[in-house]
Amino acid sequence: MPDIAAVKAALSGQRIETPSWGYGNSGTRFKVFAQSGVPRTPFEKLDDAAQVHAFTGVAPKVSLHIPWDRVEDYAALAAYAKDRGLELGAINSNTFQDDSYKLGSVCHPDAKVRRKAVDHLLECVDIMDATGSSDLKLWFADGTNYPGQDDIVDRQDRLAEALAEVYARLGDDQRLLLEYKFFEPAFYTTDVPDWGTSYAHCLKLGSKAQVVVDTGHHAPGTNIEFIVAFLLREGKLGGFDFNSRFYADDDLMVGSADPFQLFRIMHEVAKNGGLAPETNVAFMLDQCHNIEAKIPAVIRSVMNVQEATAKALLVDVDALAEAQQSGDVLAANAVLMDAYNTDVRPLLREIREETGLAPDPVAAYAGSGWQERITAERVGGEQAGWGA
Ligand code: PSV
Ligand code: MN
Ligand code: MN
Repeated sequence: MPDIAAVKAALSGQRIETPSWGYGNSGTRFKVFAQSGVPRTPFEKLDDAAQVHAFTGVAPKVSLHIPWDRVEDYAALAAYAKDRGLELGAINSNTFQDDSYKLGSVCHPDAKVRRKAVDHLLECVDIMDATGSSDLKLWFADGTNYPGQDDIVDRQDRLAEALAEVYARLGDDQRLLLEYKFFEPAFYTTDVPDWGTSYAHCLKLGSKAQVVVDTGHHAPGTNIEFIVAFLLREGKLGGFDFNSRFYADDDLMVGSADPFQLFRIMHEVAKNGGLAPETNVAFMLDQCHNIEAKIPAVIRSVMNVQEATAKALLVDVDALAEAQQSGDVLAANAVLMDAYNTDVRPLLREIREETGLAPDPVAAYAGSGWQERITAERVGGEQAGWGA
């Protein structure tokens, strides 16, 4: 049976990174429903992230998105974060919102556009130097809409060349995390459509390049936990962009529609050493909150990851191995289901209380007065949303 003290230690040690864009007004491509009290600056986004950390105790890191979080002085932003008990996490590049990227960014047929895109990526590494961030997260919207539009192999060559230049610029403690997505905004070919393409590029680049698994970026029915297990075995799982997807890239709250899938993913992570800090798997959220209140939604998402992790840690791995070895299919499956069907909320409440936190972070946030305060104070100026 799992050792409860070890389970508790692993849960208290887990860190979940929240995205700056999750605090702003964002949503679907059809409509963003604006909410009051939303941050107007990257500094105010950090104020909100500090609330999430204050009530959960496990979310000290915040991912930034450039240029959405562009500021004059990144060291000052990092200092502001530090004063609130936070750290700046992954720097997310953006090569998808400029007119010049109509035919792609790093894979564009025109070398001048590729130069502009690579320069932006290099600027992101400069920002990492200033913020102390160790991860550069790359997602490319590159692809084509029509057969014959561009040469698939040439585009891979351009991608490899761009990645190599950025990789060479990384410091010793920095890494490049390459995200994949099976479609959208390109609908015929996508230049990094799947984990295999990302893995192949990362393998060529070297040990500082790893794959990011965005849980929303797969075709229906994809066995994401297989991908996770494979990448961990190869030392190539850099981290997650957690969210829940039901149809396409919905960016809904992680664990909301399919908590069992999240459990299966976390089981592979836990079983294969992915929770050990030295494995350096980043547990990031990549979500937006269009119809629900943002800060409580981020808190709920952090809790959903914790619950899936707790269940994964409760898997009796010895009993599982024994059942697997003896070919007892039903017993092996039952071991997993027993863990999944355990109500871990009392355990998590206990851990929070032991560390001086309120047992129910959502209720504690609701009673804190923060939402009323930002609604009253954040008037005037432009609220942050998608876009610079
Ligand atoms: C677009 O699909 C996307 O959601 C990617 O997952 C990135 O990680 C994110 O936007 C931010 O650029
Ligand atoms: Mn993502
Ligand atoms: Mn996405």
